[in-house]
Amino acid sequence: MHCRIVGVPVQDGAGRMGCEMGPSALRTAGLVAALTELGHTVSDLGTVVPAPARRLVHGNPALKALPEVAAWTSAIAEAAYVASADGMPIFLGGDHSLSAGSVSGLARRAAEAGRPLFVLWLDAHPDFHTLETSTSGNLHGVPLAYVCGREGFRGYFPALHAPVDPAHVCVFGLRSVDPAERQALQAAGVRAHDMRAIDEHGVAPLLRAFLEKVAAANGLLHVSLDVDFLDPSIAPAVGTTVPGGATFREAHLTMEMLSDSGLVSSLDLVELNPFLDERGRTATLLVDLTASLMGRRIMDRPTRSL
Ligand code: 6HN
Ligand code: MN
Ligand code: MN
Repeated sequence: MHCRIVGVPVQDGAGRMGCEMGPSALRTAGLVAALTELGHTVSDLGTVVPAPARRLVHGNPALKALPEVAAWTSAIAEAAYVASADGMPIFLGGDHSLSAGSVSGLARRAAEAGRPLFVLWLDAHPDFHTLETSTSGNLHGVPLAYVCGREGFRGYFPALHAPVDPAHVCVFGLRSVDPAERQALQAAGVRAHDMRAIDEHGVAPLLRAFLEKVAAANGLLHVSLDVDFLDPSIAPAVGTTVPGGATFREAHLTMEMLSDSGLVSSLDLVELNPFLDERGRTATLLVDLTASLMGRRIMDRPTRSL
């Protein structure tokens, strides 16, 4: 595989500063070496620079940094479209507003290729607010709604070339869903597996069912990994920790199954806030999870049923 690293130091979408250091921390933790050791070639495309922000006024007074996030979104979407011409783009965030850009650029690419884009959203939160329903005003809470073409972004965020079909989205690891999001997820038909579903069934059957859908549709699969998918005890470096997240093995199994599927075509690593980390352990864990996704395994074969 040819991996194309794209640094996206956006932090305007998060409630606290620090995500701007995420790309540096991931590079420092050895991402490129980990990929190279697995036999992949890597080119680092450098750092996205936001477009100039223009004045935007919105009726929701809670919204923070709307002009800045909108400006980042158009620059990231363009970078994602270019980076996905060949190889596998890996976007180093940056807060999760990054994915408004990465997914919209990838969806444009997929539409041109005539293939459906599927999205696996690994997160404690669904990030399914619109500009109207956000109460915190933090725009890392809206990217999935935007890329799915929900109403209310027109005139603020860039127009979408191709929205993602909500039926092609799987949100995995949920444990903090705002009332407006819960309703909208159900109405849109997004597949949403909360931590309770993972407790009851385990990662494997839930993920396998989704991967079978992607394969049957000859889809491309984008994975968006928010640090807060992981339990805070193993991944403290995120501003929005929620107890009861994916364990070390649940997270690795997710990555290993994705690797075995051969379906993943792009990846976001988002919400890492190195200012909150403990001696780089969260950045190191993200690199190890990426390595599992890209083919590192314990034994030299995929896991089989007994
Ligand atoms: N993230 N639903 C909450 C909000 O502020 O709208 C949390 C959003 C978290 C966003 O984790 O990427
Ligand atoms: Mn998120
Ligand atoms: Mn989250």
